[in-house]
Amino acid sequence: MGAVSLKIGDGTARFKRATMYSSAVNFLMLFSVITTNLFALYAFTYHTPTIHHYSNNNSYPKNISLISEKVSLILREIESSQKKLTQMEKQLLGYESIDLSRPNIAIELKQFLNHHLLPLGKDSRTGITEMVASVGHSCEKSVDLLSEFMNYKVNGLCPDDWSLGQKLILRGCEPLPRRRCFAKAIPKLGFQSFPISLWKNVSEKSFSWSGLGCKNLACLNIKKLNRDCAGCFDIVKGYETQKYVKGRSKNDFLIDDVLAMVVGGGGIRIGFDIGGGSGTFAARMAERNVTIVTATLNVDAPFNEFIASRGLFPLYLSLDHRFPFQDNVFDLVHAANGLDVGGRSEKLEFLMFDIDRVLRTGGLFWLDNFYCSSDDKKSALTRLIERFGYKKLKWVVGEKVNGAGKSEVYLSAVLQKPVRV
Ligand SMILES: *[C@@H]1O[C@H](CO)[C@@H](O)[C@H](O)[C@H]1NC(C)=O
Ligand SMILES: *[C@@H]1O[C@H](CO)[C@@H](O)[C@H](O)[C@H]1NC(C)=O
Ligand SMILES: *[C@@H]1O[C@H](CO)[C@@H](O)[C@H](O)[C@H]1NC(C)=O
Ligand SMILES: CC(=O)N[C@H]1CO[C@H](CO)[C@@H](O)[C@@H]1O
Repeated sequence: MGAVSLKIGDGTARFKRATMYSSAVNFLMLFSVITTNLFALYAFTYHTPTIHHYSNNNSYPKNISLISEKVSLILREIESSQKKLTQMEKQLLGYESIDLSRPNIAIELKQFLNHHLLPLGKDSRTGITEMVASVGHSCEKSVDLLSEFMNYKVNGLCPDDWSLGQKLILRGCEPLPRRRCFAKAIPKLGFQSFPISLWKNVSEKSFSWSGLGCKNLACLNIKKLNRDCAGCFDIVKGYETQKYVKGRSKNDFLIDDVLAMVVGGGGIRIGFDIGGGSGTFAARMAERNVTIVTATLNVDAPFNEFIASRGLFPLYLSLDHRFPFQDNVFDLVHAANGLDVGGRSEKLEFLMFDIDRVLRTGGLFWLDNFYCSSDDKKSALTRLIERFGYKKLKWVVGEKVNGAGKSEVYLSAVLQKPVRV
């Protein structure tokens, strides 16, 4: 459940920052509009009487040049403030390209980002003449961390710093630059063949624990890592072994019931799980010959390595990143509280449109036990979903009592993507 829930921690901070930036930008916009209007007001209230004044004594036609001179002065002033505004906006949003002339920029970062001319000149098919390496525009905001990340010995061992990379990703610095060093190798002990591997413990030494609070699975299992992973690393005896095959509440749909909802058209063969915890959804689907890619970061736990150790496909990607899949490819998208991307409604909209994009017509979007912290949140999500025109194959709003004895509202739904023309 990394990708998503990790958002609950650091992601919230990022969201707050983003909100702050956007209010600053809004304020600047407002400021610009007000100044422009004030200038206009000034031009009319101050200069209009002047015109009348001069028109009273016949020098008005000559003095019009004076007025137009003042007007053009004002226009120049407006233009230059608008330029300044654009500049400030760029800086706030971090769109300015990374300034490689700054002191303390790692040499490797320059090497990576410098444009390289194509060896054979212009490519006739694409028309490009140089290769441009990509790095997230928001990296500019964390350029010191980025430089630290790019500070290593070329051809040597990388520092054991995957968590530094993830910290950058959580700050919106995605994609990260490539590096020319060897990542720390971790011997994989106790791996089993597939499909036995789906439900077998492997040695804890197979995971990287650097930068994590917990140093073993037992520690992870007593921690509520996020809403979709409480004890989710216990795949031998824990609740994980019942998930999707035995429901605890009417909000828990069973995989076989959902798979039976699509008949014909090949049924459900491939799918995408957003923030899929330790990979149990993908494991249950694998048992039914459905291939699932599980998107997750490693927030507070080695989710990616754990999923991979089960013989499943982890995708190390934050939810702020456009999904690296072509349109209309998946038969199913499964998401739980990973969808909880913070307060700004546009953020969830962008995500929902991306989910819709990768889902094929007739494919299913399974919203699994999404926690609605307020009635507003529930209605906002409901309205958003309804705008997409999905067919509601299942729609359950249920209540659960949490550990503190308070009742919480959850939404589970299976929705079918409609034919759009
Ligand atoms: C027109 O009026 C202005 C303001 O009173 C004065 O300064 C200016 O000399 C006048 N021009 C003529 C041609 O009378
Ligand atoms: C598997 O790992 C869990 C910790 O996640 C541990 O509690 C359990 O005893 C292990 N089971 C086996 C069979 O090794
Ligand atoms: C999955 O595929 C294998 C091999 O094709 C087959 O033997 C098995 O019955 C399939 N399982 C299910 C649940 O369809
Ligand atoms: C040609 C003419 O009359 N120009 C006058 C315009 O008004 C200024 C004062 O604002 C005078 O100085 C100019 O002589």
